[in-house]
Amino acid sequence: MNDRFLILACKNMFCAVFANAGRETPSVAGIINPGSEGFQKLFFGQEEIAIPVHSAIEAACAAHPTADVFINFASFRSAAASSMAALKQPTIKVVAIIAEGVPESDTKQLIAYAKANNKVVIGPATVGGIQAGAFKIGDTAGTIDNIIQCKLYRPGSVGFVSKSGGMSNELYNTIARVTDGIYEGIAIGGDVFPGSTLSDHVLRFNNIPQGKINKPVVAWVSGTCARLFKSEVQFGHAGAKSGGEMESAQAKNEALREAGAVVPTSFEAFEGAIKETFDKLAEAGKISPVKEVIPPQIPEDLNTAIKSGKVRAPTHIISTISDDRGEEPAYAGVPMSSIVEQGLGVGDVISLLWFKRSLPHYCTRFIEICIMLCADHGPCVSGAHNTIVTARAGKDLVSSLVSGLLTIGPRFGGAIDDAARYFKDAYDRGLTPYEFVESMKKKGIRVPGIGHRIKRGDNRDKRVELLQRFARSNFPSVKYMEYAVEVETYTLSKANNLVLNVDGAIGSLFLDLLAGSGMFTKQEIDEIVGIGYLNGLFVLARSIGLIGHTFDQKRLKQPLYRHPWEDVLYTKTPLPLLSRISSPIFLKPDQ
Ligand code: Q5B
Repeated sequence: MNDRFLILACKNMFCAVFANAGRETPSVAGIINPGSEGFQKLFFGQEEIAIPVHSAIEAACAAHPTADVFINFASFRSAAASSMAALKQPTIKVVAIIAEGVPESDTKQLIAYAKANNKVVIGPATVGGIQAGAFKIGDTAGTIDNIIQCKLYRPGSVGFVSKSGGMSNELYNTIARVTDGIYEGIAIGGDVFPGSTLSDHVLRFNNIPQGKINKPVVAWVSGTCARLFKSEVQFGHAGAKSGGEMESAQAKNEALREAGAVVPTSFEAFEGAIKETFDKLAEAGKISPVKEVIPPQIPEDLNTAIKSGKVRAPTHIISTISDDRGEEPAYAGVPMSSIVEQGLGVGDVISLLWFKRSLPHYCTRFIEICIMLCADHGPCVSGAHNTIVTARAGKDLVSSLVSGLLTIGPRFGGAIDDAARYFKDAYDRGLTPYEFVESMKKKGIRVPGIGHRIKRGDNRDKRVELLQRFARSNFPSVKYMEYAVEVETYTLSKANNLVLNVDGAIGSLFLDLLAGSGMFTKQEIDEIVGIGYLNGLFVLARSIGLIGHTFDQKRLKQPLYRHPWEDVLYTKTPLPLLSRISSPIFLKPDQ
């Protein structure tokens, strides 16, 4: 077996597979949980790690091409189909099926496919297996206490294979008592048709480099008591029948003895036979019993144990963008010094912290241009006005800044994400500008990214022109932006103020950046647009201006702001009447 797994989790269940004693990296590459994606937090030794969760087997295998063992925890209803899907992945070499009750016809198909394609199936109905000190599959060996008791935290010299999970645990204990312990143990599963057989694994053990068998085999077939019963006996497993004479435990033990295995006279003598065989091999120098190591301690009082590093405690936060624990902080894995030495800028830092990757220079430059162009737009816009009023009320920098930032939203500055969403949807669905704008009108939604309070068709927004010019000369494609321009041409034919505004320009051009840079998958683009990253550009940029306005007011020692009475319409007229005033009814003079 290799040491990287993919696990198919069944609902409400996850089985951690760390029997870690000396590993530096986890054995689990990823988890497949149909219908959900993200990360699963798990303990690895003392610390928690985030294991990726994939919604499909194919995606998981593509993401982890070095993982070649697939552990299937799916129920008996879906274990066969998912195991077959896993076997069909070129990267998967071993599939372990935990479920009991998989239809025999399905199992036969899995076995045939595995054989034809030189792959291995362990199970179905297996409790799993263990490579001592490296990893375990499923529930094999039980609790941490039992693992330590059975010395499974480090490899010994004995290979073990059994049909039964219960007998496996029994024998792990026995072997630990009389030898230097298990090297690898496998339960092949109790079904009539196991994916791999006892002899498959014995032969495989023979090829493990740490000592070859022509290694002696010590074997025992339980069930010799069956003869005491008058009828056929089945011992627990579907595959443990003792029917005719040839199938009796006695006959199997005899056959093993004849084939050269060490077979005791009873189960009680099994331990002695194992001990004797092991001692002989050690005396003959054919194996060197492993040096004992101190196993990890069982957790005690939490605080003391945490201090002494004996137990682990779950974290409450998961973070993937930065780390300040090393010698120097790192953004998305890139150390500060490297950022400074390479002469990177704010655009690069944003690409690392927001998009978790280093974007090409033209992209980071575009981000920086957006920030520069949106840093301020004078004292009269909503955000600056609020900041100025707050600063003049004597409030501190953060309050004044936040007061301005809180105005950013669907009408003011915060239309970039919606512009990107609507333009992307309309373009991807092949809507003409006419169809798009009119469908928005029908829904009563103003087109985000279109319209401005002071900019007009004959007084365009210079910022929009600058962004478009940069993108046309640097972006591989500007298809979304050109679509937005076509939309603008149509809206301008309706009213002169319905220009493509700075939010619409950034929204459409960011779609072009994401799609054209080749740095994002389709799924990632959908996620960025869905989550809404892009208003962040305006928030970040305008913070610069709002901070400036705060300082400006304080420097000028401006007094408390009070809005002039003259600028307010004071009326006691109820609102319904107001609407009548705005639409007066004129009577003809002769009426
Ligand atoms: N009409 C921006 O409206 C504004 C329409 C529309 C279809 C539209 C409006 C709007 C979408 C949101 C958006 C970002 C509220 C703007 C920014 C940053 C800034 C700010 C600065 C900076 C302006 C007149 C007639 C009405 C409306 C129709 C208007 N917009 N139809 N789609 N998008 N845009 N926001 O001038 O028939 O008479 O009822 O919501 O993109 O915030 O500098 O100031 O850097 O700080 O008040 O640049 O366009 O127009 O409300 O009088 O409407 O046009 O339905 O038609 P206005 P209204 P009708 S950039």
